Amino acid sequence: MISWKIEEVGFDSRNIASNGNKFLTGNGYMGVRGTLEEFTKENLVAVNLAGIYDRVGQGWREPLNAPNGLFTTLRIDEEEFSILKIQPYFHRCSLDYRKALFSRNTVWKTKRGQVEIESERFVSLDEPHLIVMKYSITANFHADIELITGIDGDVWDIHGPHYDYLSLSIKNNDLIAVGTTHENKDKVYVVETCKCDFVNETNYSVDDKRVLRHVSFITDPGTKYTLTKWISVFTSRDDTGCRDESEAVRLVEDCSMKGYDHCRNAHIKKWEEKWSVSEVIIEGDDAAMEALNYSLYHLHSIAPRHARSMSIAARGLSGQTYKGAVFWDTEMFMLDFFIFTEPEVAKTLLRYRIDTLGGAMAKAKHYGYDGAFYAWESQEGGYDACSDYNVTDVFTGRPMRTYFKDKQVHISSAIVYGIMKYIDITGDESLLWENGAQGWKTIIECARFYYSLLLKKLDSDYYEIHDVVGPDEYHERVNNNGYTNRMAKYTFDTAIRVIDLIDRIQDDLAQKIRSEYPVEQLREKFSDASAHIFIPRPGKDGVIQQFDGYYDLEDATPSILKGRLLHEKEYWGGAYGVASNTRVIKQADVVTWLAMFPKDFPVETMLANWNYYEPRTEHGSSLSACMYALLACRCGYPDLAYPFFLKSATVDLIGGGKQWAGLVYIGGTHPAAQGGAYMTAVRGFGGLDFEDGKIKIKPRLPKSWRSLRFKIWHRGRLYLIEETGESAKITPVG
Ligand code: IFM
Repeated sequence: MISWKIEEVGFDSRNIASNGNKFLTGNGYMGVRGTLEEFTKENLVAVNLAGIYDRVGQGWREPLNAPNGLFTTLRIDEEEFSILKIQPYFHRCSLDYRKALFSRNTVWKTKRGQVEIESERFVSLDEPHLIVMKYSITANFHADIELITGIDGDVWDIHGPHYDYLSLSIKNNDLIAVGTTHENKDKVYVVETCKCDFVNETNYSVDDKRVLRHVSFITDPGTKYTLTKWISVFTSRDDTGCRDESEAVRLVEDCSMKGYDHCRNAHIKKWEEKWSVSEVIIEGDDAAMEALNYSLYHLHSIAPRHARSMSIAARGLSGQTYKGAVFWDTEMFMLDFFIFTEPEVAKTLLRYRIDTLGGAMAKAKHYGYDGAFYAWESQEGGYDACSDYNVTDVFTGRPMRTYFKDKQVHISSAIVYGIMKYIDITGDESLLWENGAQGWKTIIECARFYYSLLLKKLDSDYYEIHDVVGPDEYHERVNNNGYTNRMAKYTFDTAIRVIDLIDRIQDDLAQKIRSEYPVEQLREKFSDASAHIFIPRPGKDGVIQQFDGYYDLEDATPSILKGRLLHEKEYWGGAYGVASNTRVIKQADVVTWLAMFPKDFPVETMLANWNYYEPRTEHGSSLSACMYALLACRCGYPDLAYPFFLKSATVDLIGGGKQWAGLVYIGGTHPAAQGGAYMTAVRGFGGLDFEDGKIKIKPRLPKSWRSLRFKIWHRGRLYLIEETGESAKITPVG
């Protein structure tokens, strides 16, 4: 059995940043970093909001952090007691990730005796706008306590400050902060109310950054004094379009009337509902079961259940890293988890892409192409937040030209892949045809995009795609990247499939589509493109060259390149990166192709590529290990896969992943790796697949796993899958 709990005993300020990620709590609407109540922006506190962005001057556009309503600090006998200033006698913080409860327990020894603080908080899964915290103090003497608690509007920003104007006020017992952003004058409303179970004297203070209450009392030895805070967060970007703070005030007043236990129970019940479908049980390997379910906890915490059309940022809700933007990470790495355990969320994620088709078409046009070229780093409306200079050179301190935005064309195919995966597994085609969500159009426009990229040499029979960046970002502007070409072919085939479906749908929609698009002509073009696009073939050794000319590069290994580094944060790619003119790659590339299309080649070919590329892969992206794990499983080597699986599943449990790309901070949580770990568990080890609309299982469990049990939604029904050794049982649930 696993404990469903992680904890850290003792306080080490060097762990503040990684613990912010490790102990994160969230509900898709917002993420609260796992920091302590007395922390401020210097300690990377963030109440990170989904789907609302701001840009200040020429800085990067990034998501907002809300004013922090959890802020609480303590004076004992007129001295400030912060863990940052006074080393505690005892300290523990923990996360119950089954119930999504963060708690803290700190004991200080003062000149007159001992004082203990206990706190517990959660970001409600039951009410997306709500955070609740209970904070208690017990002393073994008559301590003179001043508890200072309220809203800290001095938020952590990477490219801020994002609030041009911050209004702070006190009404009745409510503290209110309203921030107005720089770019669009969006509003963020935070209201905090508080109840104490003891008699006290309360005063208030407001300055230009904080609105606080000061609660003073003298403790009786051994008595616990508890204060409970309800914090609500709304923005003018919410689906409900909040226009003033009244909704936020109503929510905290309503919830504080119901009480802490009521809110806590409702929250836990919602989490239990999630676990009743998504828990993965591994007998024989508690460490793997713990790491995997902890990964799923993170995925649940960032699922945008409050919205109809929204996606997940590459670093989830852990801060502003990567501009809070949506990458291919969602469709290629996280989607399986949501399709199998909560298909409605998967649909919300895909709707976001369908709804941002306009942005993708504008981007294609900007670069002189047809169709839809999706944003590499997508923000609202499909705006591409990726900068042309996305890495800062450590040697010159200057921005370095990178080609992620303009050349990483495989992004559009990921959207097509995601939509079709959802349709094939759920059997729900509504994303293709439903009003407002024109999945059919997205797919056709993606195919038009790739069609406009095709090149044909005069004496050649096949089409090529030149000047791209594949998943391995260290080699820029290459020709015929195998992964990209294969995904383009898949996009052509899918567009043909969709065109063929048009005859089956209601007449008026079919007519409308036909009037907008010359579908027969497109069908012909896409068929020709699919038949003739160049797809690199395995050589005699079975290995597929990653792109034209790859074999001409110096053969090296990541450890050789490490020896050539002049600076620990040096970027390995770009014009003169240590990897650029070698065969060392950043992350799974050909291997991703083979893992996604396991029927393309026999097992021997897949294995030959695994063996060739793995020693040449830096795994410099957290997306890499799971693809190696998945492919090793597909080759029938679960024990080879196992360490790669564990690396993915423990990415935020152990921490220590890459924090820098050049001088750009890239820390935070890693939802793609977490999704990849899930994909490896159920598709890789679990051998889950589908054929003719039916579930197919081929267990390939690592040797320590006695059994594997998980549930999946398939075509509107929930199934329990139980596997032991070679045998598997599929049982409908309910
Ligand atoms: O999408 C990835 C990319 O493949 C590698 N760099 C980080 C991005 C966000 O996770």
